Amino acid sequence: MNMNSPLVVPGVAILLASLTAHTVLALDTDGDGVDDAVDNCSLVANADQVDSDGDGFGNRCDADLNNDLIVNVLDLGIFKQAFFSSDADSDFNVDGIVNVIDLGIMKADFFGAPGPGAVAPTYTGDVQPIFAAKCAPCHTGLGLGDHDIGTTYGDAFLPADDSDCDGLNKGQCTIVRIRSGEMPSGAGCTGDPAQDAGNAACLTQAEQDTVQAWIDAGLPE
Ligand code: HEC
Ligand SMILES: [Ca+2]
Ligand SMILES: [Ca+2]
Ligand SMILES: [Ca+2]
Ligand SMILES: [Ca+2]
Repeated sequence: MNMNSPLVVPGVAILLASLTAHTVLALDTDGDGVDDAVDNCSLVANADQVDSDGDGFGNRCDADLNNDLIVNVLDLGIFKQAFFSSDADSDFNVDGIVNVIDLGIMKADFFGAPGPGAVAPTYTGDVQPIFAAKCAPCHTGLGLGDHDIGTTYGDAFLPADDSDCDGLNKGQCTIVRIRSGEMPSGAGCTGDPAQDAGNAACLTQAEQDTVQAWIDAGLPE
């Protein structure tokens, strides 16, 4: 095929544009499609993100069954009780059965710590740059909606007025208004990153995930 064909070139341009956007905005070290900023096993592929004991470490890197932050004989003892059962916590590869494959995962992590999982995003390091880029100038000085969340951390804790955000503060409200496509206001976003992929004003999936993880972590500064 002629590489200069007009049919080929735009496709390549779009592909390059999306690759560039991903490498700039999101790092996915283990290549499982979940960005490091939110991956609960950031060095092992676990697209399912299952974390059956809810401690923040995905099962795939959490053989620490007694949650004392080291994988050792105590955990092996708990694991043996669960052998050949469908116990969720000892099923490290999440295939529904606790067997030699899970034992192998435990052995590989023996005497190590669970994780590493994602460190929660912070306002200063992760979220403020997104808001500064996508919510300007309305919330970086103009104070529309009674907040400047793109410049003023404290505004995240003001109570939200919008009826979609009853009982939430403005920080928690951001993802609600982003997902509904209402924010950034007037930018023509649907709130679905796949549909909005061609519109640089809208948030990417990685950016939405970062904002959500920040909210989940309690809006750390
Ligand atoms: C072009 C201007 C504009 C942009 C850009 C914009 N907003 Fe807004 N925003 C508004 C206006 C106007 C309101 C108040 C009216 C409303 O709630 O719809 C508002 C309200 C809000 C509220 C509701 C506050 C409350 O008290 O209920 C949140 C949250 C919010 N914006 C978040 C964002 C975020 C996050 C971004 C960037 C991703 C963003 N906005 C981008 C204009 C904008
Ligand atoms: Ca992972
Ligand atoms: Ca876990
Ligand atoms: Ca342990
Ligand atoms: Ca298993």
